[in-house]
Amino acid sequence: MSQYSSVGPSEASLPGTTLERHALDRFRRTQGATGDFTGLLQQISLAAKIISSRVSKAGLADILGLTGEVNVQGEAVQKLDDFANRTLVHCVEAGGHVCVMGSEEVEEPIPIPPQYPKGKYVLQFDPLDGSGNIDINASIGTIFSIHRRKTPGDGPGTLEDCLQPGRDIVAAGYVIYGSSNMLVYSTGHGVHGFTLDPAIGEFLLSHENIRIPERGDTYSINEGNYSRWAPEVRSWVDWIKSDEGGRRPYSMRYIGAMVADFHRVLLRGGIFAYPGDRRNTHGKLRLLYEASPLAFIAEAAGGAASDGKRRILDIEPTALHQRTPLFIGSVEDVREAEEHFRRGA
Ligand code: AHM
Ligand code: MG
Repeated sequence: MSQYSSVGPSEASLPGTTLERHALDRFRRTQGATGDFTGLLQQISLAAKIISSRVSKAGLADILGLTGEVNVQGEAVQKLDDFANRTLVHCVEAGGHVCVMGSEEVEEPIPIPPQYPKGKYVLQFDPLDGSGNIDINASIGTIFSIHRRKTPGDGPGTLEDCLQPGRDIVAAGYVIYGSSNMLVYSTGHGVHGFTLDPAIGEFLLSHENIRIPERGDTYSINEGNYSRWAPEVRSWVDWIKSDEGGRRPYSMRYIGAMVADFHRVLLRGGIFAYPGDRRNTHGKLRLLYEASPLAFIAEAAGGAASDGKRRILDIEPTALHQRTPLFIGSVEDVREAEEHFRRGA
């Protein structure tokens, strides 16, 4: 008779470590954990699988194009954004783990319907980031963050629960719908990546404990905005692509979907930036739905994230759809940018 022995949690590189098992292993090691977080993560991952299936069929399913509506940012809403938003809400609202949600696609906090229990967490997300890439079949993604509720009791959550700084995030992650589909998440202790195996419909651990290299050799920015930038931003970009100091010029990489650009920076190092400019003094990216969650991931992987002067995770949000300039990636590259801005042009 053959002897059976469990592989145990330390053998995570073996095939078959699903996202669920990974989260459960950690949950069992956390004192006082109730399973709410694991449950919520499962619901998010279900939504991600549904969205990823729809994204991969987008061209066939005739769901590309505009719904005709305009979102709170004044941009045309594409059908997939709308679908992703509704899928996340639908998968999470009945689970009893969250008291309120926030979405880049929705102006106000999203309440949990009265018939469902209200939980101790707050989920905020950008359901489909980089949606301009949908029509050209380039990578897009979902970004999410989870906070503990601030308001006492077990009633409906409020705006106050949503307006929390990134340093209080309990977990954050993103899903990238690209050449393969990956979910990357962190609870602050390590950043872990799971690749969706379409044959079995599970996210399997593929990138354990991701660390951002301390310095990279690429910069990622929409340089088309050059003429609108402040002089110190222009001179920083001039400098990063110069030969000055014996460093070879950094290469430029920009796909226009932050999830995809950030994912490359996370794995390879370098810096992604979306500064403020003359038209948009706070840049384009939303603090709660884009900057804070990815800043949390970046720091958990040994990187950094700044608005040019201060740590993104320390910014106290005052509005749901507030924007922030963002410089994120390898710690040395981000510190160098900050140092450059301190000195001025
Ligand atoms: P979205 O959430 O509406 O898709 O917009 C955010 C996206 C980011 O993913 C990306 O980094 C940025 O917009 C690109 O903006 P630009 O086209 O100005 O370079
Ligand atoms: Mg976005």
